[in-house]
Amino acid sequence: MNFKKYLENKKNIIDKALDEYLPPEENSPSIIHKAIRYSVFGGGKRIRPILTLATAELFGKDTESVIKTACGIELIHTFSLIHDDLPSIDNDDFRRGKPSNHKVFGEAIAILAGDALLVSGFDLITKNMEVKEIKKQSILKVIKETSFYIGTENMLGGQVEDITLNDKDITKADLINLYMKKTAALICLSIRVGAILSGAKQRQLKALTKYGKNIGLAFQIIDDMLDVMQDQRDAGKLNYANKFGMKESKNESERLINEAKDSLKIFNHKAEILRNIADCLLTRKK
Ligand code: GRG
Repeated sequence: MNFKKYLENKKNIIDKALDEYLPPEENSPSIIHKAIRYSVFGGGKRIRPILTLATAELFGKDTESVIKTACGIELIHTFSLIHDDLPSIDNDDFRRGKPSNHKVFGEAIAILAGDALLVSGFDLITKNMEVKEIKKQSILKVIKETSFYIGTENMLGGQVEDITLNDKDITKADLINLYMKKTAALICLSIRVGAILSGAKQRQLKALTKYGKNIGLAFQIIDDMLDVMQDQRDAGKLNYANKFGMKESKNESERLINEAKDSLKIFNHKAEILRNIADCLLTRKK
């Protein structure tokens, strides 16, 4: 199977699983289930759950063994996007070219849809317990990891810095640190959970964490470049490409992707899919 087909296939599996796990729109109270489904099926690329599945495959595990956790991470990601767009945070009227959740359902329902997705994300991670060969201890570790990687020292903290730091005074190191928390943490988590559930050894987990942090950082810098190219910059928003230029952003993202791939050496050819994912981030158009 070629790599493009691989990604399509994984995305379809994830979409189908999410549809099965989420309550149907008609379930009462219908408005919240509509709002949840509006954003979960709003055109996301599913990069985080694909990374979880691909990491499990690296250890010879099948999709079934980690799909609930992979989807749980995607729900948490969707929660973060809905809250990120709120008027009190980034105040974005559009997400993925469509009206953002609060523009369609109102602010109160958007907040609650985000809350519901955060809770459902953890619920799905816990349900990974239903897979017989997965050790209960590793599920507990994944719950602990998730709380840490999305908490105040990581994703949430990065978002706080994003809305409080002053663009004028910020250094490159500050911005990298912020991106590490706001974006790279969740991407890194999606890889770590696949490894933990698959029984990775410490040395392997360390290598995958380095890979995750580097592709996560590159992902945000590339996101900033796409915003500049598509002229979607928000004047008040921190943006690496805007601040340090397109050339420097291109060089830095390429350097990070190379470093990410280097850290996979210990897995030899088995990590080919993860290397391909890293490469395709550099050429993504959305
Ligand atoms: C964890 C309690 C708690 C709060 C979260 C709102 C918030 C605090 C964090 C937001 C973080 C955020 C939105 C980071 C941006 C990351 C980013 C580049 C998102 C876009 O990811 P894609 O391109 O999205 O993978 P798609 O559309 O493909 O799903």
